Amino acid sequence: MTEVTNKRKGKQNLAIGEVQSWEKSEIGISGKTSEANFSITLYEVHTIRIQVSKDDDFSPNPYSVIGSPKKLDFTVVENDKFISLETSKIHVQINLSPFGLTFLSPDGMVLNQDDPAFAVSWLGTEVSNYKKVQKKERFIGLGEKTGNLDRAGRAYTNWNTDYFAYGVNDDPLYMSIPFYIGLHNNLAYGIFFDNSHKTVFNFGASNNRFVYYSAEDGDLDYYFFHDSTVSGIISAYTTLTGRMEMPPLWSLGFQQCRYSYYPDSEVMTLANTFREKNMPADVIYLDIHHMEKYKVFTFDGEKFPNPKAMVSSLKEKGFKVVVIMDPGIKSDQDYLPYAEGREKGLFVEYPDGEIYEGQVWPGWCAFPDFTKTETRAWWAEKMAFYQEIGVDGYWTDMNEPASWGQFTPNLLNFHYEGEEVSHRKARNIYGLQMARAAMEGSLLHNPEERPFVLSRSGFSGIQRFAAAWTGDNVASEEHMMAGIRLVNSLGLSGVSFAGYDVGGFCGESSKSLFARWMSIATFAPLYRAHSMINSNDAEPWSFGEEVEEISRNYMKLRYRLLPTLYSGFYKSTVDGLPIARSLAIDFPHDPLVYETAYQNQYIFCDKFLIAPVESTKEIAKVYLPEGEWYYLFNDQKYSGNQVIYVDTPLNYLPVFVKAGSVLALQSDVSHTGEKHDGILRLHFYNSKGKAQYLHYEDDGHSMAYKNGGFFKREIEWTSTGEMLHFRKSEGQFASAFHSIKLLFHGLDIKKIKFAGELITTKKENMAFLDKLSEFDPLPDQLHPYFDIEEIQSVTIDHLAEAFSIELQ
Ligand code: NBV
Repeated sequence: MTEVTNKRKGKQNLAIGEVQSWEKSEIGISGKTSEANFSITLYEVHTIRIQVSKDDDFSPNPYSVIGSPKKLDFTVVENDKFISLETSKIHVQINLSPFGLTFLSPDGMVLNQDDPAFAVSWLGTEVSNYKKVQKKERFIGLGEKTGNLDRAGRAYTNWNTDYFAYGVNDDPLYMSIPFYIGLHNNLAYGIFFDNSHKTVFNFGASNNRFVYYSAEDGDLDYYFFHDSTVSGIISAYTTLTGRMEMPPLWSLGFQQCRYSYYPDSEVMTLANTFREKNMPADVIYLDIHHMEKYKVFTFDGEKFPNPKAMVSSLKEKGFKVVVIMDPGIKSDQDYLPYAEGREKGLFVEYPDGEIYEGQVWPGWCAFPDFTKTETRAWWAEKMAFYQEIGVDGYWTDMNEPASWGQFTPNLLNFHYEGEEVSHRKARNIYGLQMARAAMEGSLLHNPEERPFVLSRSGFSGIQRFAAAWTGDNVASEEHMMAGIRLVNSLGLSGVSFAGYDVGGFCGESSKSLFARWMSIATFAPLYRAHSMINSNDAEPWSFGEEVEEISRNYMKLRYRLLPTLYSGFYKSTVDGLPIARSLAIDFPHDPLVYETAYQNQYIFCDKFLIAPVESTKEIAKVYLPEGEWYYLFNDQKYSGNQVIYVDTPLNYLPVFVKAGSVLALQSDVSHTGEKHDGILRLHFYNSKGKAQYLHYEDDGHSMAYKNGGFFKREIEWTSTGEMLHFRKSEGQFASAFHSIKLLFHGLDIKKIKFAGELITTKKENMAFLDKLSEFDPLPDQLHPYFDIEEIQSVTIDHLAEAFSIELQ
């Protein structure tokens, strides 16, 4: 009889029970319930960590969080029902019997609340946190997840998975970021569940009682964030898990990939074609065929007899080279990386000490244990091979880790910084640590150059080490749209530098699809085209003249926008907010933002509203949120809070500019290393209010920017006073622009007054932008425009000083 009861016990839900004791420390509260230990710790006034474990010690994930607990002002209020821990941003009420948390805003609004009965519960080793659903609650974020912007009603699994040709609703994919933002009643909060085991997030699927997140094992260890804005919450999350550092400028250019370009002559032809066709581009990727029998740290001697010479002639043409690195190391004693890794104990092992082997491209392979410091250091050293050849960037693929069969046994041992854990706890961390090793390797051999790593797999914190792309997508209209949501969702989850394979990796893109994809991705943080082995050519000139022309137009636009883009990247390194910004960030409580028709729309670089549309559509419905918006191609001004219809011929992607924006453009260049003409074109879009632009420059590649080697200036526009203020620049870098040209949109200025002198507008009667005749948004000769360079007293030095311009 007893036996039966015990057996059942382990299979039924075990809730945390009542609080038996608790104590206050300088950083929070900890205590015991009848079933577990708990701890509530302050990281920031808006960031509180909750840990619950049935064990005596907590077992944290050492990889994602870089913040630490802080001694902050907080008060503890106690009565016989609950204890309340209160900072200036969050109040946490701990119900005593049974244990359960309610998070409130300081003015008493409930942000989030545990289910009163189940709160924290276990089913065997599986731990869950059940939460009440608030009225009309929406859920956004969770990183690289398919589906709608609002995740309500769906459940997701975090288990990094190699998923070739995934469907637009499939889950899980390659990267896990267990962080989401809840929205209801004009309130917002964030939850980051920092447990690297397989986790599930159920946002109300198959039940109407609660939402919850569960982990197969380990602690309930989560961070709760609150701020009045969604941006504040994302900034809080990225304060905790880190932000991207300034990437090299070249990685913002157009990147061309293919599985695979070989031999070297084909790579050179590719490079030459970009230049001959006057299509700007910066990066060429070498996929797995560059290796000898797919062995990492080798080049195939036949296909690439002299890789160093090839890389160097690519560099002469202004191209950077990124090579793929797969983790699998061929099991072959004659292959040095294998022999070394084996001897030094750097590979993943079975619990009995035998090296684990899985099959990947080179055949049976061992897998470096990237959760071990020594392995990462060894990998980094091995990268001397590429550095010697002159390789510029690294592409970490297959790092879920992937292997044929796609089912790695769970009993495998991983070092996990000394904790010694199984595959169940380490899998989701593997890609993150491989990306870290790649970044550290790049820095080891070239400490003065900014690393560029592109990673397929990752976990929270990946933004510190790598850019991300959304893996093996498919050449279809719905995939194009799904990719935009994936990138926007990554942006909501701390990963600013992300993109998708333009044109679709699997399958064949149609002409129109490719053209539209090229134009949309002009406004993606990462602009990279890629396609699968044994498929038709998919370079921007492979689809006929019309597509070539459209691609060229948009690629050129991307390059002309580099000053805006680079300043946007800089801003993201400072505040952790994305460059491609879902409308849910700035308009979180506007229901239209979540409608199927508009949920793909996003703000790019804080200035553009992009309304992605399938290439098959000739007309699109666009939702203009609150504010005022100028259509990019003809300056037509619209007020926000309305749905409009826009014609969408292939060459015209619906792009709007937010009133009050300042766009910074440069002249055409064929790659980012080429000198522009030194004139910074500043386009002002009139608005009723005040407008601001933070212009940022540096040398684009070194670490000098970390020690003052930058040029930063605020440009402010006060339309009421009709003054344009250029604040004094900061930093020791001399701007690459020697003069400024001012161009005005939506404002009829005839004269400007600068340093006491009146200057009259150029081309007074130029008829412009009245029809969509040719593709030339943001032309240099816009009515009205002014050349500051023509004012005698303006010299390069002077341009660093503060000055104001009076508009008349
Ligand atoms: O290395 C080949 C491919 C690569 O091109 C692609 O981008 C990755 O996502 N890789 C996957 C391996 C297998 C593809 C079938």
